[in-house]
Amino acid sequence: MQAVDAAERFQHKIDTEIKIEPKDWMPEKYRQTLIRQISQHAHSEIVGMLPEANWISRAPTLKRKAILMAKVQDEAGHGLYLYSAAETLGISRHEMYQQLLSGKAKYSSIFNYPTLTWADMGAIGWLVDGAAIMNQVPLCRTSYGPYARAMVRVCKEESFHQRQGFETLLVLSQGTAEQRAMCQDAINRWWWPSVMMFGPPDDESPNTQQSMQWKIKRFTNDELRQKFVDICAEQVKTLGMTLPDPDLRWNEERNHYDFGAINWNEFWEVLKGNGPCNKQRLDARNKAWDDGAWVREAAAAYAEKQRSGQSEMGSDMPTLNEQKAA
Ligand code: BYC
Repeated sequence: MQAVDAAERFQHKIDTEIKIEPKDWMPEKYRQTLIRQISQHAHSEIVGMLPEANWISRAPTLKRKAILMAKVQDEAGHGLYLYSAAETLGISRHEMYQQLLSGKAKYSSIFNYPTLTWADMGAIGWLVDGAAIMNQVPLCRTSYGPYARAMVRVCKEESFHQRQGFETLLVLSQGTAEQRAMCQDAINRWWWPSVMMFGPPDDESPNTQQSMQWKIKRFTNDELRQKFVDICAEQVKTLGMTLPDPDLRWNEERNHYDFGAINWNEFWEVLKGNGPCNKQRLDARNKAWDDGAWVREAAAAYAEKQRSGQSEMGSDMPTLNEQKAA
């Protein structure tokens, strides 16, 4: 009886747009869905640093280098807010991170593609961050309070990322024939993987219906994908470039762009670990974890010293600070 009351109160909060907070009662499946989505999102930010970090040392100017470094640092920050938001649901960051390192947890398919030229930094900013914003702005209104609040800052930063990407491509699009070709080539390679980022079509998305009822998701995968295509189909004209889709055309009746068939086979293969860079990405994250072992050990030893120093406060033993001062 009590559980029914709690479930009704929970659903009432959802229906009346009251945020669910960490100590509130929630269905176990709601908690698990959020842990899955938020941790996957955090992992995506952390893995997403790799393809861009690849270009920090080769950015064409000091200004471009500084901007790219700031962007990659932002992604690390996003990962940290998101791991913290997921921790409020009762899972530790360590456990989530081990799920990433072991290959058990998913992260966004998009980061399993290589970054071959400088123009890829522009295409990632415009298309990948553009798709991310489309998906993440509605998450600022998601029903779980800590996730929604984390997303506000994430979206502000993603917005800057998207603009810097577009501007990078705009400069290339006004450059030499070689630069224009590089720009078009990057758009060609990043377009379809970006369209796939929104997830499987609605009729093959096992989680969408329940997540919409719980207002974790505010739009379906296909709704967001369509909005993204509509916007990009217009923006690409400013670049004087094209999207690699011969079936892309405005549909008066639907008031939307029609677009060609998506290669879902490629998407599922990437999710299974068979994308061009899956192995490289996980190897890089595992190496960083192993190489960072001494930092974790040093931090733990320092924390232990502090703890034992404090526990001896009031005894005749000097505290850690007193020892340092001596
Ligand atoms: N890649 O039932 P569905 C970023 C999985 S990074 C991999 O529709 P859901 C950024 C899905 O997890 C972008 N897996 O699921 C960072 C599910 O598998 P499980 C990351 C995908 O959760 C740095 C299965 O397919 N953004 O922003 O209702 C630089 C069935 O899917 C993908 C987020 O994570 C994919 N693309 O909807 C720049 C946003 N798509 O777990 C940018 C938050 C689907 O059942 N997440 N799958 O085994 C979401 O909004 C939702 O989780 C999704 C999927 C729309 C992605």
